[in-house]
Amino acid sequence: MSTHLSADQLLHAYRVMRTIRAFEERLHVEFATGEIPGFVHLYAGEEASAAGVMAHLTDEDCIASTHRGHGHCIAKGVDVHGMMAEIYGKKTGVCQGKGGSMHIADLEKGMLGANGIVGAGAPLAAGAALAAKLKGSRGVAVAFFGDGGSNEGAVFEAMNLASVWNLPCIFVAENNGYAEATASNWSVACDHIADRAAGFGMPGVTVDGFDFFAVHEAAGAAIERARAGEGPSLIEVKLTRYYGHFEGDAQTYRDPDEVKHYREQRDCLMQFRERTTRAGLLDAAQLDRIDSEVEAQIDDAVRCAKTDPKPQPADLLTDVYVTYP
Ligand SMILES: Cc1ncc(C[n+]2csc(CCOP(=O)(O)OP(=O)(O)O)c2C)c(N)n1
Ligand SMILES: [Mg+2]
Repeated sequence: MSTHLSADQLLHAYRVMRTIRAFEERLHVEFATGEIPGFVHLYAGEEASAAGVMAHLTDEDCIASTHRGHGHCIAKGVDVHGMMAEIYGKKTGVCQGKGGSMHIADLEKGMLGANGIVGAGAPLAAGAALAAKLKGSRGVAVAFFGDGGSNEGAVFEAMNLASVWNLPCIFVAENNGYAEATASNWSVACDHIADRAAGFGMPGVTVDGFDFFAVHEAAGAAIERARAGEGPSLIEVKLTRYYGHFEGDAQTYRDPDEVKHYREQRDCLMQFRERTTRAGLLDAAQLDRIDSEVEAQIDDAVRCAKTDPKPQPADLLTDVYVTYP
């Protein structure tokens, strides 16, 4: 366990994971009421990946996310009220209600965007990494994609260019075992997605995505390497999603006991709490306090999102095109 983390850093990591969990579990309930427009893909179960990677990044570093992007946004520091409003399609949303769940972006936080196109974040991250390298900023870029995304040509091309140009880019394959209804042990032609790194001349490692500390350590090594000018890396994070592919997915392709097992035996929040309190690094009371603060924050975000104004017809053509001076 990375015991070099301070109590404040540990509490922050727990708050990030708890916020993602509470945000997603509440969306699961609210989506069922029919009030939320569009598609919603929940990240619950995968929290340790976002928290473990983002713990090493600042607002100067960029990430490119996926269709399952809420957790990445929260861990990158995007405002939770603004995200909730965005998902409800409200004017107060981080993209003024024009993006919705799958297009949340916040460039000031280095969040280049969730993305409805599988694998499309990887070239964006490579581009951001190239910009950081040319500016000499020591910034890095992280591309998140799934096991399904790992089969996309755009990901291979981005990995190849990142190596050829020695870019400060980290590729994070979140292997949750499925791409929609297709199991990754059928669709991915190798045992470990991390093994694909060798084909692009970069290091690759597989980590337990239920273990915040394992992700944190692997991400720390890859990000340090990138900042030192030593080029890109691939991290495969093995985890599971607690809900369907999208809200409304009947999940007939999956044994219901599968999720029960992960929730009861492997859950990242449960493990984090057990390990940090057993080692005397944190008190249970501190974690309980975070739980209730987060619940109140999410309640308030939903309450505001429901009553906030919608964009008006006059807003239709604003923030759509970029104008250059
Ligand atoms: C290029 C492209 N192909 C197919 C789709 C349809 N699609 C949306 S999500 C998804 C599955 C992605 O699976 P994975 O990358 O493992 O991510 P996960 O949903 O498991 O987080 C597919 C096939 C798409 N959006 N874009
Ligand atoms: Mg997947």
